Amino acid sequence: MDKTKLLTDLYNFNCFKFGDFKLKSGIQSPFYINLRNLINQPEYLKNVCKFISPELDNISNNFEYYIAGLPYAGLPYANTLSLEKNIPQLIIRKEQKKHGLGNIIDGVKEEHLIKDCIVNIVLIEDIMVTGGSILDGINKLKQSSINFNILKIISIVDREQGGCEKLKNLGYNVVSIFKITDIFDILESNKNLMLNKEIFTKSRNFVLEQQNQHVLLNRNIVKLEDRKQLANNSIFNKIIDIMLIKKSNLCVALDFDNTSKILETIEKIGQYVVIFKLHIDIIEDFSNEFIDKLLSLKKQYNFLIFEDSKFSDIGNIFRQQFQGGIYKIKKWADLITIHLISGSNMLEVFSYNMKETQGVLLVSQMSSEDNLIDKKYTQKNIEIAEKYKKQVCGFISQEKLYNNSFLYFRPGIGIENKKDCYNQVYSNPHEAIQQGIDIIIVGRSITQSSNIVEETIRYRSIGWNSYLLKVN
Ligand code: 5BU
Repeated sequence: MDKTKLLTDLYNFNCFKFGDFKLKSGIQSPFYINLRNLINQPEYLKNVCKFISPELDNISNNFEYYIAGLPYAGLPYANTLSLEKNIPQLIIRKEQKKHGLGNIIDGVKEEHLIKDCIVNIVLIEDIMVTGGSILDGINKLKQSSINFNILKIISIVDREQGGCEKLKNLGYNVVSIFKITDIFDILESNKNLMLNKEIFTKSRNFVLEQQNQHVLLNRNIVKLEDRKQLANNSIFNKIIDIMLIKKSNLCVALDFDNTSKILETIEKIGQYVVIFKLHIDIIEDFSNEFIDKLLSLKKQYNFLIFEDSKFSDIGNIFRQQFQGGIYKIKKWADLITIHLISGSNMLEVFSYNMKETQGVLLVSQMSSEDNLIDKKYTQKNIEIAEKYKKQVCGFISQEKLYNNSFLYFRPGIGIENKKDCYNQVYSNPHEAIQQGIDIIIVGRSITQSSNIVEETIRYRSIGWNSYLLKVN
């Protein structure tokens, strides 16, 4: 079977449509690919699999591996190939089962579930757009107890909108069977189809536009020293200065309930850390002397203090929480967090009450598994940040959300990539930095380790090396 014949069959079967289509991301596209209907045409499905097959044949025999289709569209291909080639299949569920064994991954053999056994996996995706579904699938694997290794990611059609590059940049081995521009070439040159040239020009332009956008958003990687020119406030530059001096992008969350533990830990690791994050209201022996000592350590070790209260009330209450009560946060915190759920009123209040050297981080995405923040809310945060850019120096987010004039802080960081018992999801520091994060916030992975100093040095070096890798 040759490519032209297969693609022509698929075209005649309405798998490639031209017009005006809304994509999952919300953008309008002049073409749409629908391979889902192939499940009622087993012959076509098998023919597509014939093109995937060599990508499995070239995997070394030394690897025993599973094949997994991303749900749902990737499943029929994984299924067909599993049966044809006798490769075991596993299923990455869209949602964790709420009953029975509560699995999120089905099909792994008992003998592969033991500790230290590596489960090799080839992932199959039908259409690659941003790579988001693949990353979702990989996150599900991370949530399981399986010790896995992704051997290869196969996408049947690559829309060439940055998904493959993104995954390659994260270190995955990605191949695509058909690239969208090759499909356009083949269909356009097929005289029998008598397709209008204009639809191809429009579609190719769309692909180019999307590629440019992707480059702008993800590849617009600027060195920290150059980002200083983009600063809207002094705290932005102060953070970058400390990062560059200490060669560190590490913020440590000191979630202890007693002040001596906090001060002791700062003494031990202060030299490696850019920012120490506190939850002042979990401390049981708070005193003004504690703040004095904290500020003196700040001078000695050159770090910033971040109070993570996540203020979320009306402006009037925020004003009192920020400067009053027993904590008098305004006196000592360089950074605070705000949830914009009540609108921008707190930023307005902050702008009148802040010191010149203070800044806000907006909580625009969260690390807990079932948090309620959606894309629209995050987008609104970006708009408000732009309006209050003198006050907002960055975002608490899971990825780079916007441009280089803000800093992106990600909590939920752990080399082991697991979950805690309250649905906190961890991600690897290297992965976070590659996704555009500037500062990794590490809590218990450091503070509960048996050797806090060694662990701090480890996170600092992974974080900083990943940054260097990204910019060089
Ligand atoms: P951990 O021990 O690394 O899980 O601590 C993470 C810290 O980051 C903790 O202080 C949280 O309050 C904070 N955090 C978070 O974990 N997830 C979020 O989405 C936000 C903050 Br916002």
